Amino acid sequence: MTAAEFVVVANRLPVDRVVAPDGEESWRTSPGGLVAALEPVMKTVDGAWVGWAGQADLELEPFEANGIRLIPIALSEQEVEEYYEGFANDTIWPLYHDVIAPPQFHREWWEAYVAVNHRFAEAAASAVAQGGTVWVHDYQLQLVPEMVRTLRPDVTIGYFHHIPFPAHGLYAQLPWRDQVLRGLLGADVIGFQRAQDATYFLAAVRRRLQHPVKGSLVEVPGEEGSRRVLAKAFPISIDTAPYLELIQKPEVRARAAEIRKSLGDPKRILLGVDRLDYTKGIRHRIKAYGELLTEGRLSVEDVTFIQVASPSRERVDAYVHLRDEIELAVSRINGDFDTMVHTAIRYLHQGFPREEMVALYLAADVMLVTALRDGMNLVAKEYIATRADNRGVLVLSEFTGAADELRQAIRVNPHDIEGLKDAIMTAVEMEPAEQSRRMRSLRKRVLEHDVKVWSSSFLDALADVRAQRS
Ligand code: GDG
Repeated sequence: MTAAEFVVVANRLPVDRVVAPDGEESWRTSPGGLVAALEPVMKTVDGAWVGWAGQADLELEPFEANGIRLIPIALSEQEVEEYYEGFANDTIWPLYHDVIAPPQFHREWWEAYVAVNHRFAEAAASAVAQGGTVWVHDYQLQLVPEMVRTLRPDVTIGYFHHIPFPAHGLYAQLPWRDQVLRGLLGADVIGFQRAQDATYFLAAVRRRLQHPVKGSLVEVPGEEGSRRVLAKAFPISIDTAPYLELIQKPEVRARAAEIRKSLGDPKRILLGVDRLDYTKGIRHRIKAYGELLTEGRLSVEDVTFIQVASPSRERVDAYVHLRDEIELAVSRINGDFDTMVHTAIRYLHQGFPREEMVALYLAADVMLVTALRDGMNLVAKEYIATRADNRGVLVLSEFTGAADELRQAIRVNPHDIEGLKDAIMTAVEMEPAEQSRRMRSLRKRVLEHDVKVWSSSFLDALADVRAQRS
């Protein structure tokens, strides 16, 4: 196989394995924004993507799917448990999301994380062309930048961190805090969602490693003089095109109307769409809504709340408990308030095709994004993209990256249940003129700053580094 100029390294390959009823296997491109953002780049230069196919013990040769060259990384069942479900999703994820759930620290998990990061780094180092570029993604692979640099000092390396980076007081808990910082500093450019994440990272570098930091630049000492690393915010966004297309389709619009009708034609539909995750503030949202019904400020005749909670990380204990808690809360509220015609909460623990998600966005008068901590939150941006008539209200937690950009949303602190209740009431009662004033400005922001703007600004920063070097 020829070497690739541009190599993406992410935990998952951008394809899902589909097995037809006759047993025939094929690969379908997953609909994520990252693939959409990088597809044009991957097609213009000679690109490759290193990642796991999502199934344990699957050894696959490199292959091509929809014009992208894919390099699969095999993970054993034990590595899935220790590296992925363990260290990535039960150590780093809770620690970096402000310890909403207690992070578990296990030395075997760390060892698996190091070993698997090595495997990804080696695959990337052997795939990339002389003087090429490697772009590493996210918290599962924080050690890969330094590992690739050791193997291939000739390449330019970028890293993008999709989740928050914690304040130093929390980060300092990590037993392997210095190793992780060194791993990340192997990159030339380190991208974060918010300015605050970059600030926290730079503070950790200064305090733990004592490297000089000037503005967004870190001087990393090395044997052949020091190297400069840029760490700053590159807020991610969505590929707006498929949303703008779907909202024009008569069948999607008809489906939105059908959803409203099937709920007994409520005056207002409230919507939440999240992976079932403790960072998303689903419990807080349900609690606030339940109290509004109890106090008679809302009634099920007028309002229905649809909560899509797509199944996620179902083998991690914290997620099993969370599901139980949410389902208990939902059934209590429905038991107390449902009528034969109206339901208080239509709870869906299911994943849906994008067409159905867009129909839900179109049907929703109020979108509730109440995350306790979230790197960005793309759902907020997707909702905005679908509101071409400038109607609808976004209630948005200040603890999301999106809150830095979406200033015309109704801002909430989800821990403040009274404040959240008032925000829901403001959204439910908002006059059309006010909705439209806010939504117009929100749409301008999202449509002008889409995922292509994000990827090109990151890649431009990497290209600058490369130009300075040659
Ligand atoms: C991480 C960071 C950051 C959800 N359920 C269904 C479905 N989804 C789609 C949404 C959205 C995506 O999944 C979720 O993205 P978010 O940004 O909201 O949240 P995370 O999954 O936690 O993503 C986050 C992001 O990375 C990108 O950097 O913004 O902060 O945590 O696109 O629409 N899509 C379909 N069916 C579902 O049931 N089709």
